[in-house]
Amino acid sequence: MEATENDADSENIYMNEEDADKTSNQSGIYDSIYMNTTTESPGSAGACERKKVILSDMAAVALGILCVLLLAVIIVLCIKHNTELHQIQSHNENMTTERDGLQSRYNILNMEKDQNQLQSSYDTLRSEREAMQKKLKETEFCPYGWIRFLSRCYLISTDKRTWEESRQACIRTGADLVIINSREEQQFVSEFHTNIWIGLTDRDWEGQWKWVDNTALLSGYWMNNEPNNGGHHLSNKDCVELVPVSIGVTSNWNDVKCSNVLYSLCERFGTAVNNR
Ligand SMILES: [Ca+2]
Ligand SMILES: [Ca+2]
Ligand SMILES: [Ca+2]
Repeated sequence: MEATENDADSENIYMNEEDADKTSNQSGIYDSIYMNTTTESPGSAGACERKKVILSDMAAVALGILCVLLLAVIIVLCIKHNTELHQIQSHNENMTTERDGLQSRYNILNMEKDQNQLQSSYDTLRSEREAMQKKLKETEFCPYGWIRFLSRCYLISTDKRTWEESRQACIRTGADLVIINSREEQQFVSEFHTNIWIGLTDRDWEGQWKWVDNTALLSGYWMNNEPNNGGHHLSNKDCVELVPVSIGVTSNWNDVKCSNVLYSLCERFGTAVNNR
């Protein structure tokens, strides 16, 4: 019994020792915890260090986020800038094209304007020239003894000559045998009431009537059945006389021999100088 009690006591002691060990170990843990709790208490150096690390990490994260945001903003701005730049370039190209079109149109309008001005100037100059020519003709003079008609001067010969002699006499005065250019002139020439040579001949080529200035006859005032070159007695009648017939002044030309002798009518321009 005593042994059993001793064993029980031993066991209790042992158990107390184990408990004491456990208590001792727990006490060590608690001490450690206490130590830890006492070492990480606010205001301690470790806690400050850890707070600094945490704050540093947070700052790094915030800075990283800020950098990412900044980069995103930069990218967005770059894209927007490029888009706007492209739009500006496109707009600029459109403006350039439009400007070139307007410049071209402006040049065409200027050319048309210049052309219209030139045409207007030309018309004005032509009108002035015609007015001056008319005024000049009005102030032209015929030599003494000559007759003025429609700005031309005429002289009836005082002698009868052959056609060629008559022509040479006219040329010596600065004139030539009369060339009938109009009905008015035909009317005027017909008023001399005598047969006269006019400056028309076909002596170079039979049937081809030419004036003394070498122009071809377009229409004439021939008598009936004239010109006949001599009719049944073909005799090279190559020069033209104007016959003052009463049947009318529109049919009084006749071809006769150039060797006939007749009066003649010379015609010349007026002069700006009065030779009277
Ligand atoms: Ca004439
Ligand atoms: Ca003839
Ligand atoms: Ca005849």
